[in-house]
Amino acid sequence: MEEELLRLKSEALAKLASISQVGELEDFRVKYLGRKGLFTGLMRSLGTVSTEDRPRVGKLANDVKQEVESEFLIRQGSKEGSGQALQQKVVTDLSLPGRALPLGRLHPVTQIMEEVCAIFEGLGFEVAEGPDVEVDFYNFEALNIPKHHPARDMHDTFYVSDSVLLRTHTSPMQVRAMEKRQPPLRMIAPGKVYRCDSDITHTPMFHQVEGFLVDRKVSFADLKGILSIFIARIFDEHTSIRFRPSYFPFTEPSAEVDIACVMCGGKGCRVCKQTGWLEILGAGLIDPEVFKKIGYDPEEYSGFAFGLGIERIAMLKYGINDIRLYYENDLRFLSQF
Ligand code: 2NL
Repeated sequence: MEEELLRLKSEALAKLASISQVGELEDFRVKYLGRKGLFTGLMRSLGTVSTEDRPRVGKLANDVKQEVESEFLIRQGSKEGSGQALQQKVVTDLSLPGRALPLGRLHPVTQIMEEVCAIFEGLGFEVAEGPDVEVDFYNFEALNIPKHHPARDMHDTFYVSDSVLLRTHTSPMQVRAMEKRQPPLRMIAPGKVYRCDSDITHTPMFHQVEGFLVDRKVSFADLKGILSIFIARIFDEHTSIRFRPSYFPFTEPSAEVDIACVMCGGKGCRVCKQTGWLEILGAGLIDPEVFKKIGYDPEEYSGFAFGLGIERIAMLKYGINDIRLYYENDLRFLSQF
């Protein structure tokens, strides 16, 4: 039996070495290694070997079969790699054009955010950064909104604890920047803000860009100049604008800025509620109380600040009528921008 095993092994290895066609490999496998092959046959007859010799012969049989098998696999691998015997295999046509990769794109909110930042950066503004989780001082106190002030109710704040919260506007980043540095400063603060409010026109998270400029002798005229340039660039240079008196605790005087309705051009329609105007941002001269909290002398410095909602700007620019579309991740919506 042992002799027969060794003879079969050299026969099989010699045969394997002489194979030159892919088809012959399969014949070899069936003849030697298959279920009804020669090795299997020999192993079946292990029962005729004496109990004493059986472990030794059994191990030899296994070793021999394994050696032939691994030699077979090596031959099979090299046949697949070699050219001549492979006529029946599919050949790669190198002249075919490549498949286009599916390309993603930036979310419309990100696109507008980048556009707004690029305009202000072009006007010399730096970009501020800061945490989404804030403390009461930077989000409210420093902005002249003390505890129990009615303006706090309007912010629908998500509280983490008594004094820790999710920022309700991007102003805290600007307060931190002013506290750390000295005027002259001009900065914008883009980012996510959070308010506990959710319906057709509100999502609990949305995006704002705020900006400010502080220097000696800054006036409301400077504010009007910068915002006029911004609106001309983000919408269209012929867009009419108006400044309407308003109130914010952190600016005095304060204004809301409207543009002529992008839908009807100012004639009056459903979108502008027949007024011909659309509000797009809030602004004003920074309140002296805010300067005192930060440690700037309000007699020496003055400044302006403004804030705008990105989702709203994108809705007006693209004619989007439901804010929830931004956050449903529907590719039929997202791939239009
Ligand atoms: C709006 C109005 C505004 C500001 C934001 C501001 C920031 C500092 C100091 C003073 Cl650090 N003011 N920000 C000022 C006026 C209006 O936002 O309607 N935003 C969507």
